[in-house]
Amino acid sequence: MIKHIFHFVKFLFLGTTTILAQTQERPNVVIIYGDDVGYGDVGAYGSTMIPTPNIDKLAKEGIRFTDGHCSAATCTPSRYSLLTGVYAFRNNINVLPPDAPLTISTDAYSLPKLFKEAGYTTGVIGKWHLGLGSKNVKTDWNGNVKPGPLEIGFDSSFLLPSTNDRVPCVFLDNYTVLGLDRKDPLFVNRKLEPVQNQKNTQYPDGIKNPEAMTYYLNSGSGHNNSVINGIGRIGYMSGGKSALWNDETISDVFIEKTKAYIKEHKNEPFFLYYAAQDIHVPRAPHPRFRGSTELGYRGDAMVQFDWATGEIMKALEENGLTENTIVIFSSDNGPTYDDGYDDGTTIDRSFGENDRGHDASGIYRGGKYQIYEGGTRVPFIVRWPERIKPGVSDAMVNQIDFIASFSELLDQKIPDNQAMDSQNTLNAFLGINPKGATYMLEENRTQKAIRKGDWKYIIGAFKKTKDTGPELYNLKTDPGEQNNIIALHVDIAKEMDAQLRSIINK
Ligand code: NG6
Ligand code: CA
Repeated sequence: MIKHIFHFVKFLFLGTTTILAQTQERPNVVIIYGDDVGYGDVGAYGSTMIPTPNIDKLAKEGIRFTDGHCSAATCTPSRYSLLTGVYAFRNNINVLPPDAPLTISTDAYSLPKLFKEAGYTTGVIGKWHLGLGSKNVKTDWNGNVKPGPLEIGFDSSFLLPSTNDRVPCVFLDNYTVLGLDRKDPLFVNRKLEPVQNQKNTQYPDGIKNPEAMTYYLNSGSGHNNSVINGIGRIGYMSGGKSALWNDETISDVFIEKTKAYIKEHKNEPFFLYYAAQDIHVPRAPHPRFRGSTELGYRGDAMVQFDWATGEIMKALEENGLTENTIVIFSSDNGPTYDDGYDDGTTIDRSFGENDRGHDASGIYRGGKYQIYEGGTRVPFIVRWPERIKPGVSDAMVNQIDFIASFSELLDQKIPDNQAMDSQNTLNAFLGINPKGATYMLEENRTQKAIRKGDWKYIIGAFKKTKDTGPELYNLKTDPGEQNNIIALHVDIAKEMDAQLRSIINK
């Protein structure tokens, strides 16, 4: 076995503890990233209607953060910040359409680049949604699809290119579409335009042929373009029939790939970013998970994601890697129920926001898309038996801080002007510092908030709603953000406003 030894020589000056001053093998790092998984969707975080034994076990063996955040309340922005350490608003990053080019500059520093420089092999398996191809040329899905993850620091990639509700509904294996038949070329477009080359496979247009949507009816606008596998999608595609994924086995495919990846790289330090499509719409858990909750597709998709988490842990164990692997479990944004398909989720507003008795954001207000805590406060677990004592931490931690924290752990220098919003909170991730970041930003498309200790200050208006002015909450006394107490604490609001604006204008 090849040994990868390096030196941790780190001292903590503030406390009495010396973290480590010894020779140690570099830990593998695996991020298990859920899609639209809310704070309250996990048993360890209070869910009673969805069994998640594997994630709960992870929580018991690691640190369960109660104030852990993704950077933004939607997918692309959070993933962008996780990988670059830069707030999405700085580069106007929003949820991407199906045929969007790569959003991360190939020159930018990134989390996978950091690991590569530290001698790791790096891989991504799962949902990408950060765009593929260059800005000036339309991406040719029949050739080499690039630039993409391999240009921003990953050594290998196996992707669901956009989201499971967007075209193209195929897997991208490094640069090429898996299983593509050259005689049935694949075209992808946002609108029904001359992408069709007539001789290739044509799919029903859900707008003209709603009867083709047999798996789900769309519950609102936007999910009724190309109908693939009986499900209307966002965007149009033609061709690529032999390469189509089966929605019910996406998770199985990702797990097979992951097992192979772990086995292949067990003798070298690796960084694996595993990004599940669960529990994003259209939720289509494998039939073996159907009925495992009383919450229909959404709950059952969560059970499938829990199963996948267990499979990853099993694979680590089978390869003797559990002790010295850092496993991070989290999500890209808060929960949503009906996000465009009639899949049985219902919101009972008379009883708070919940789906048939299940409150996916727990005690927190709002969810996906929203600036309230439910939008970004997500399950956040870090497990590393070799270094971390299991427990619960109330430290304020954020995925955007992974870059600065791992650069500290692995003694890597972040180039000047890169990862500018990432703060080193390593000691919080290791369970040594109980407070975490001294401040943190939260963002959605049109609003921003700053958190400092128990205080939260929000500016901007939600989408097209009227700007009702800034809001100030004390999360200690009011975790559900029900009472805007800005009038009572003008000075605190003023100070936080100034800090927020200076960060925005940095
Ligand atoms: C929205 C979609 C929603 C979902 C979201 C992205 C409509 C009406 N809504 O535009 O269904 O796809 O984008 O989700 O089309 S995310 O988790 O990838 O950010
Ligand atoms: Ca998401």
